This record gives sequence, C-alpha cells and structure tokens, in this order.
Amino acid sequence: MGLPFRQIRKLWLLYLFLLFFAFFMFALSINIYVQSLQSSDLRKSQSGALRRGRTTATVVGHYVGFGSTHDNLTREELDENAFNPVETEGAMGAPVIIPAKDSIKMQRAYRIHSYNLMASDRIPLNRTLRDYRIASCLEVEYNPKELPNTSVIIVFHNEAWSVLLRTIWSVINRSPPENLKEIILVDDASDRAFLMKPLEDYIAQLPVTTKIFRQTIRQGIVPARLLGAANAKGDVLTFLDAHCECSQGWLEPLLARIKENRQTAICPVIDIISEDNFGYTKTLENNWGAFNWVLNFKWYASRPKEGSTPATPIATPSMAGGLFSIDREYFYHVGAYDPLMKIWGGENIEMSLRIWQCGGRVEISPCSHVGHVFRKTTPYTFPNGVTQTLTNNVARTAMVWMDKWQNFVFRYTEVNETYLAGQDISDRVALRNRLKCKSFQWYLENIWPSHCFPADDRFFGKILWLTNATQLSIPYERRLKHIAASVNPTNLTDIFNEIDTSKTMDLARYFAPGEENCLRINEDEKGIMSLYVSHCLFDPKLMSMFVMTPKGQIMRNENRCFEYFEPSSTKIPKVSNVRIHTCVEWTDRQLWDYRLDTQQIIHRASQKCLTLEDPKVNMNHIVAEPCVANDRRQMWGLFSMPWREL
Ligand code: LR7
Ligand code: MN
Repeated sequence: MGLPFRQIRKLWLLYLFLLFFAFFMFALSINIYVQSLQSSDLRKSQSGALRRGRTTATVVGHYVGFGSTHDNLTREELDENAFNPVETEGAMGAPVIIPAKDSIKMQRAYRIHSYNLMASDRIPLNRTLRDYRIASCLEVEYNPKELPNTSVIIVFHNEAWSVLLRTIWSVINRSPPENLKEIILVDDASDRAFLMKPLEDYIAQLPVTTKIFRQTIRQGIVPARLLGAANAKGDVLTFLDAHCECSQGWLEPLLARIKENRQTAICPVIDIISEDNFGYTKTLENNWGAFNWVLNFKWYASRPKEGSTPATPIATPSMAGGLFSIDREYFYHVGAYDPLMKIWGGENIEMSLRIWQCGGRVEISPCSHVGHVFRKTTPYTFPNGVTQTLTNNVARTAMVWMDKWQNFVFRYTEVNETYLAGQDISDRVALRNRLKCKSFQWYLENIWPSHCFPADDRFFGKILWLTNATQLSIPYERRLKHIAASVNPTNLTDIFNEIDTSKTMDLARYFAPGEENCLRINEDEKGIMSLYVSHCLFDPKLMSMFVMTPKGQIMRNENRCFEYFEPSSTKIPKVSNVRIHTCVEWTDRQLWDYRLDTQQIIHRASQKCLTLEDPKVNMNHIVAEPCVANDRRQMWGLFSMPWREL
C-alpha cells in the first residue's frame, strides 16, 4: 500500500532538483541567445568593415529608409539623458556587451537614434582608442606652430548626449591645442530637453571655446553648416557629423595638406563605430568615393599607386560629405554650399563636382583616422517627404554640374520637365561661369576615368539575345555584317561609334520589348548577382542596362563588371564561370571584346564566348564556352539606348 515515506521524500527531492535544473537551463539558454545576437551583430558589422576595406561599401552614405519610428516612445523617454558611464567600458575602442537582463530596455532605447544608446551611455566621454595609423604615417613629423588653426563645426539634429559629447571630447583630447581655434555646434531644430540649457551650461565650462548656434526651424545639413561657417574664425573649417570619434593624430595631416595646397578639401579615413555596440573598427586606407547613376554616394577601393608612399593623400572623385577640412577663404571662393539644398543628401556630390571642376582637389589622407557611427536606418523624419527632398538635391547637382549627363540621371530619378523648370539654379550657374569651371566630361575623363556612366566613347544600352525569331535580330545582324568590313575590329570605340548612331535608332521601330529577350541581372537578398536572359523591359530599368567601355569592361550601375573566372571546383553544379563582380582596373578577367561580324561577346584572355547554356532548358545559366560561329546561344546584340536627351 503506497510507497514508504523515505522513498516519497526521495522522489520529491528528485522532482525539486529537476525543476530547478530545468529553470536554470532555460535561463542560461536565453542568456546565451541574447549574447549571441549581440555578438553576431558585432561580427556582421566587423565583416562589413572588412568587406569595405577590400572592395566597396554599399551600406552607407545613402538614404536607406526610415528607422524605427518614434510612435511608441514617450516624451519622457526621448527627453531622458541616461548617460551613466562605467570607467572601463569601451576602452581602446572595445565594443560594449549589454547584459541580457537589459536587452528589452536596450532595444527600446535603440529606436531613439537607430544606434545602441544604452551601449554609448556606458562609455566614458573620453574613452581611449588605439592608434590606427600605418607605419609610414608615424614617420611624418608635424610642427603645430607651422600649421593653420581650425574651427571644428558639428551640426546635429537630436543627437544623444553621450554621443555628441564624446565627439566633442575626442576633438579636444586629440587635437594640438595651438591648432584648435574653437568648436562650433549648430543645432538644427532639436527638441530634446537635454540639448537646450543643460548643453549650453556644459559647453560653457569646456577647456576649448565652444559656441552653439540654433536654427529654430528644421532646415537640414546645408543651412546648418552655412550658419556654422559664417560664425567661424579659424583659418580652416573642419566639418564633423555629431557621432564621430577622432583618433590619435587625426588633425595634423589634414591641416598640413591644406597648408601645402589651399585648394584642397581633405577628408580623413572614416573608420567604423558599430551602431550595435560602439566598438571601433579601423578601415583600410585605400578607399575612395564616387557615386552611382542616381548620385548616391558609393565607396570604391584601389590598389596603392606606384611611386606614392602610403602616407600620400589619395585623390577621390567624391567625398562622403560629413568629415573634411577646407580652407575657410577657399570654401567661400569655391561657392560654399548650394543654400537651396535642404535637410539631407546630395550636397557632398555637389561639392565634390564643384571643387574638381573649378580647379580644386578632393582627397583622403591615409594618416587621419576618424570613426563614424554608420546607421542602417535614419532615425529622423524628412519634413517634405524623403523622395522630394532627395530628388530636389540630386536634381540641383545634376542641372548645375553634369551638362548633358543630367538627362541620364533624370531618366532614372523620374524627374519631369515641369519639376526641372521650377528649379532656380541661376546663382549656381553664375558661379560656375564666374569660376570658369570645366565640363562634366572633363571630370569623368580626368578625375574618374574608371567611371560607370555612359559616354561618347562607349556603348550604353541593352544587350539582346539574338534568336533568329525576332523582328529586330534580322535587320540588326544584317546591318552589323554590313558595317563589319569597314570598322577596325580591335578598336572598341570605333565599333561603338558605328553601333551608336541615329542609324541604330531606326532599328527601334522593330523593337517590341515583350518579344525581345535581353541579358538581365538578378540580385538576390544577399546581394549576389547573376546573369540570365528574359524579356526586355521597356522602362529604363537599372538592371538591364549596360555600359561597355573602350577598354573592354562590361559594367552596370554601381561599378559591377562581367568577370570570367574558373570555379575552383567544377563539381559544384550550376556554378557559372561568368560572374558579376566589383569592377577593378587591374585584371584581364574583366576584359571582353565584341565582334561585329559574328555578334559574339568574347572574353579576351581565354577567347571564350558568352553563351546561354541551354535556352530550351534554362534561361538562367549564362557561361563562357569555346566560340562556335553561328551558334545562336552565343549571339548578342548591343542595342544602344538614348541617354543624352531627356
Ligand atoms: O535634417 C538634418 N539636420 C542635421 O543637422 C539631418 C541631419 N543632420 C545632422 C545629423 O545630426 C548628423 O550630424 O547632419 C549630420 C549627418 O546626418 P546623418 O549622420 O544622419 O547621415 P549620414 O551619416 O548618412 O550622412 C552622410 O551623408 C549626408 C548627406 O547629406 C552628409 O553629407 C553627412 O555629413 C554624411 N556623413 C558622412 O559622410 C559620414 C560618413 C558616412 C558615409 C559614407
Ligand atoms: Mn552620420
């Protein structure tokens, strides 16, 4: 009858133990899960940094959509300053790991600025960083007494207390006092309580003169920077975003370069402060900037040029925009900023084109390292809507500086003629005339020769797959065979000239988009691109437009090129030997020829032809195979599309 008492007690004990154990394991696994989330973010951002170093960064510097909206955040939460530093946190640029128990609070605070506010609030304002400079930079000696002084101008709209003040302290702590004239803050209509009187009281007791100017109505970066510059007294203006950290020796190379050449806008190397944990990651020194077909800023990478030591500044077609120094008088001489550019975006491209075209230089100093918090999303609103704001700024840049290329940009930004007619650019055009600035063509040819824009010496358009079934392929082939005899088959510019004339345009009457097949690019969620063949799109879609350069690179927007390579393992099924890769200047893997008589696209080094592997089975597999004359799978039409006119 029943169990003896002692056995029951044992079972109870076992039961209690099991319960306790289960609970413990549950808590442990939650903890591990949350920690792993944080560290995988860390890994992600670090690999992003590395990726950016080796090739390009495409994640930053352009508008990427609204962040978490502030819908659910209370006024109290927005106005709270929860700065609460722990002495060792973030030292030497280390990331901050938030304990699992705070993760819900952490996520909520993250939404205020689209970065991990709780992590920043734990890091002291004067945290230490490593010295990120390369050896050849450490050899250069500067005498602060011989360098010009600078006003550091920081504009902000609702920045966090700890982030803004850490920016300021990094400037104070790591600039030679002789060269730091003053710090100028410009508040672009922030509404946070701690950015009002508390900020004024705080900056009043800083060891370096620090002033604040406020725009009561939100106007954006350009009007704010103009207000800051108008009040600056330094020889040089140095602009910084409000979420930066200047590292050891950041200022001297910038000032020294301006002393050498007053017509230079000089940028630091922009290192990455993780938005997830505020860890500081160094970026490689060989990055430079340019833009895509709709004037979004993009990073590119280059090989170090022969003959220049690694400490030499590198010329860049465009600056990222936020971090640079410029001689104050030259800033005004060259037209400051276009005051009709509002809120965010475009002003960095405008300034870069203007400086280059009007005789100055835009450079990056490999010896100056400044960290910046790159965010995936924008935490603030755009008062007149994002699209309208960006379109306005991009349109003004293109209209003033890009000559006939402006129409090309407008095809992709869908700006109509009424919109353009409404823009008053007369002051900026007068400036361009007064300074006798050079053309955009000059800029492309001399400052950015590896650009991915259409031009008179290259092909721009769609690449048609010439099945014999279509209305277009027959007259196209006939015409090509006709001109083939008269054109030097090794000179691509001549070939493009022959294809790209009004003669081509009368082929357009045969062009029925739904019936023709085009080479197109598919981009998956991971950003991996592949070629396939499908119906041609009538709209000028970015995906199916290509540029073929006189050198033989076949590019699409954003500097992606056709590349031939042998997969290391032929066992992997469906791995093509043609891929889309970042364009680089130094490899013959990206050089192709177009033959007018056979309509083949031939990889120059391997003499293999671009082939649609098996059209009946699969239109998705494009490879390079030995060339066979009259093989329809290898016949392609370069069909020029207009770009010079609207
Ligand atoms: O309405 C606004 N008013 C402001 O004062 C909007 C923004 N701002 C402030 C803001 O608080 C910040 O200090 O302006 C600064 C730049 O805005 P961010 O940091 O939200 O944007 P971002 O870092 O993506 O901005 C990059 O592109 C901008 C285009 O207008 C500017 O040129 C920024 O200076 C530029 N930042 C950098 O170049 C840092 C490196 C990023 C890259 C690439
Ligand atoms: Mn920024």
